[in-house]
Amino acid sequence: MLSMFNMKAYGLLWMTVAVLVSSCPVVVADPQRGFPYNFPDEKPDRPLSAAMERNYMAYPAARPENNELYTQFKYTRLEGFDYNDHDGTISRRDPSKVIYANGKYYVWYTKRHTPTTPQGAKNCTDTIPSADWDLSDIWYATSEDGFTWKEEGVAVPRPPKPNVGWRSVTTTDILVWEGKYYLYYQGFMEASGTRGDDCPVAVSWADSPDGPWTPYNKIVIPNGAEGDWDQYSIHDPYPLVHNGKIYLYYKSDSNGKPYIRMHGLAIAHHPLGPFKKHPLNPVVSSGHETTLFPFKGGVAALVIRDGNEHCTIQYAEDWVNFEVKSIVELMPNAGGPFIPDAFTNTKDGRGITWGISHFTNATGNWKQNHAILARFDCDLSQDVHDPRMKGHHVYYSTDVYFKQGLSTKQRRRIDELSRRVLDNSKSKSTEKILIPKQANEYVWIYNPAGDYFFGPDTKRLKEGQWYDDWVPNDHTFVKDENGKWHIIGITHPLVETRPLHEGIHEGEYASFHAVSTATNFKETLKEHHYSDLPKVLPPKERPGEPLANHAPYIVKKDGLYHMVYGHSPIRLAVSSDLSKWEPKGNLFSESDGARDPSLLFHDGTYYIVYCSVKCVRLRKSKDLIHWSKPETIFTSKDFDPESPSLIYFNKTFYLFVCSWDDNWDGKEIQGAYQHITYVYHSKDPLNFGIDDKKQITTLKSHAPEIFQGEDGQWYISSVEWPNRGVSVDLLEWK
Ligand code: AAL
Repeated sequence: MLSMFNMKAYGLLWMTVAVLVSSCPVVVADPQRGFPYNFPDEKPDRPLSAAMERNYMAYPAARPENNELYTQFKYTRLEGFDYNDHDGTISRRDPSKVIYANGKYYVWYTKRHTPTTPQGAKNCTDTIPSADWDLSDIWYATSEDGFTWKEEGVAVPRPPKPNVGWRSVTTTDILVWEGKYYLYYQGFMEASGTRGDDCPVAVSWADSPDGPWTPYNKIVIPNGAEGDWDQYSIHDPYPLVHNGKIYLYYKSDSNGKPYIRMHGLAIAHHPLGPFKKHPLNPVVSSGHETTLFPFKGGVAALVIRDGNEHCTIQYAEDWVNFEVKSIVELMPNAGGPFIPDAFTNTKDGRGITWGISHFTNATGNWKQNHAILARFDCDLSQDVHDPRMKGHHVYYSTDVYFKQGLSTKQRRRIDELSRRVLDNSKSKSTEKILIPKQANEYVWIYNPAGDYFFGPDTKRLKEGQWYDDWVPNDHTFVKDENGKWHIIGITHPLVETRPLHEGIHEGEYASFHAVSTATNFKETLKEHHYSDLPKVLPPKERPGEPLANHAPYIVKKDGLYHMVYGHSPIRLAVSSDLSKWEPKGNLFSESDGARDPSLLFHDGTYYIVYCSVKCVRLRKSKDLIHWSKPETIFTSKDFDPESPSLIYFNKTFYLFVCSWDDNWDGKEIQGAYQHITYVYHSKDPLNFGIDDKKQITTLKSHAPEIFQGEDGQWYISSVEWPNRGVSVDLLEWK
């Protein structure tokens, strides 16, 4: 380490060089030419990009090696401190600034010596610490060279209860003022972590750095007013002398976890206060522990981890408004620099070249959680120019990177994403996804006839009364024993209330049943071809069930027609002729609702899809009776899914979902039967993604059924739109 005298000579040498360089004239570059290869250290007179403008205007020099407020940091283990084999019972952390007195260096720091490592606020006691700085006192050590230290003993012990700091006194810093010494420190009156890391700042003074220290036993820097950024904690008090006053910088944790760490400034004319907080606080938006030093006429700050401007060195000409002056690496945590002019009220701060800092969780094993002190060296000095401190970057061993490994959860998220990408790419790459396209030539095949209401009475409908207009909704197509096509679906007499939405689903307690005369679907595609048969499964025929009988879907199994219908509980009924139905009771229900069930039989398994809140769910069964646990196969933020259909075609799966997005002017009933049907594609029937991730097209239909005629022609139906009743359109796969 250079002696003080050599440092002066060395500085003088570099000073001469600096003056020579800076007197070079401004480089007038030919704007037509590219930016010069020989890097101009002075701002060239040519149009510059924002980055180049900033490089010349924002930093003290255009290159880091010439930037006096840029440095690399070098670390040295200290000799002289015992940590009980680093078992976590002894911790030393948050060192103060180093001062030189009586021919040696002094440093103060937080020392915890407890029977165990920190156990968290919930498990702490009068002897078991909550945090690494709980149940601590302020100790000090001296050194002749700054590398080998002698621990001298306690400087400020915890005062007796209820004095400020009775639980722990920590994170101290030194001020020398008019020949007296002052130690500011955090005074805990509860275990750190009880509510948060809450504490104000207290102070003790002495006539000698070796003490004895007299506690002021009063709070000198109080927490901020309720609601203020520093309402709960004043941390890392850091006094410097400027303009004949004490400028004390401090940190506070605001905004709750994850905390936002920022720095404030409090100014006083006397070490015991009163301290007035600066109206512009916070004055530094980032950082963690405070480390600052006078530099030229202003003050520089090491802004370490946390915040947008972490890992920067900043400078405030007016000691209040800080600007970023360099971006650096491996900054000292809780750095306490040796600053010869910290308290000299200097107008030309010379800067720093070394100090003491700490490393928390020093062994990397939280079971031995404790901190150690270390020495850092740097070149942030006007009097030193050490090119070896001005390298542009540090080479980290691969361990450093691979130690920052992914958590299991992160790895799962990424694997899920790559599976989806693979899925998509496979499906994209291997097979052309056929997209359903409709002819938009709906044929109105079923126009409901008038009928007597099956009851029971509702607010506006009378059982046994004749009603001309009936409003069908979700329905299903099925062929009977003789091959005739039938349509069975929700219905109820038209109820036009003011507002309309009130009666829109009133009395939907049974299904309409319409039949064709033809046995080939194509032949049934005629206007009003289907004629009504008696309504199916009114409440009388299914005693004990909820009145609602919604969205039936029918498949044939073992010679019997099986109908599933809703809403929750989803129920089953069987029939041999599609007219006489025997209720078979509940299949399953969902607390947040289950509506519009639809079945797909594929590969020996029945899949039932149905809607719930903002999603489509699926269950599987081998026998239509016992159903698996629900799986959410599609979720949507933008609309309420309705009337889902799962289709297996061309070796892949499609999900058709009609939608309700609340956008209805309430002027006429049909408006409530929105007819945008979204179509999604996936190889995996359990994963149709979120929103439009797997969407391939939209079709115009309300409560669509998608099915094939005898000749393989695909059809899509729609109800209430475009006509009251059921209409069918042709569907092609392109
Ligand atoms: C450190 C400092 C303060 C906090 C705690 C101990 O980083 O900010 O001292 O209270 O952590």
